[in-house]
Amino acid sequence: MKASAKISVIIPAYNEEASIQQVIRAIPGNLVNEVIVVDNGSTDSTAERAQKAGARVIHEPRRGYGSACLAGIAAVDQPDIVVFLDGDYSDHPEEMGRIVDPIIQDRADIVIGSRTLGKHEAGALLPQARFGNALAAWLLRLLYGVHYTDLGPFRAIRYDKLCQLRMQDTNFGWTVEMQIKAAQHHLRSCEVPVSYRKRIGVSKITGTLSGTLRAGYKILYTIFRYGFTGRRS
Ligand SMILES: Nc1nc2c(ncn2[C@@H]2O[C@H](COP(=O)(O)OP(=O)(O)OP(=O)(O)O)[C@@H](O)[C@H]2O)c(=O)[nH]1
Ligand SMILES: [Mg+2]
Repeated sequence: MKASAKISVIIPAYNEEASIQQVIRAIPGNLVNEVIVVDNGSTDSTAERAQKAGARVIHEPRRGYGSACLAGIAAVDQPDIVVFLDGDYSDHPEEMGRIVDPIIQDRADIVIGSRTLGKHEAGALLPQARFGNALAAWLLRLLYGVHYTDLGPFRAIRYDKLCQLRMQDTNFGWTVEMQIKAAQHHLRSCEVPVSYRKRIGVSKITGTLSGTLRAGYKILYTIFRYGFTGRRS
């Protein structure tokens, strides 16, 4: 792929007014063509602040991480590569070069930023998140023969391949669905280490019991769903 690849960044955001501007400002401007913040029904000033920081803001009232990502995909302007990034400033957007390089160099179609392989601040990856990731990684190897160490949100994928995957999940199964379908569609995948720090603002998933249980259930359900049907949809 050409070095001048067109890159669109999609940031799903739900009530991230405390962090969204820092996330946008830390994105290497020379690398990307557009930054889209998907405001997922926020009741705070996430949308205004994102716009002020230079992002294009689109609105998706149907809640859920996957819904927000799907709305972002529908809004991109014919990029070569799509990068996903969380809005809570846990990821380090300045590391985006690492995430897109293997695609630009035509060594991979999808690149997952692995927080397990990278440096993570103490307390950033909670024990339940680590356990869930390890279990998911083990199941992915067992059922699909693919080697991953994380289901990290900071990731890049070729836009043409992303369209082929016909992503569907509207919430917490989104990241693992993409990794499973990438395997089923024989995409070239790799992981790169990324840093991870404690989020700014209020924890909504892994920091709460109900969020952890719902996310854990949905991730396992998604792994087994595609494993048993073997569908390439
Ligand atoms: N929880 C949640 N997050 C959403 C939703 N829509 C978009 N997001 C965004 O998705 C990203 C990931 O959500 P987080 O709440 O950070 O989830 P997490 O990283 O697993 O767990 P914590 O950081 O501990 O809350 C953030 O940028 C959220 O703002 C939604 O409906 N629910
Ligand atoms: Mg987070």
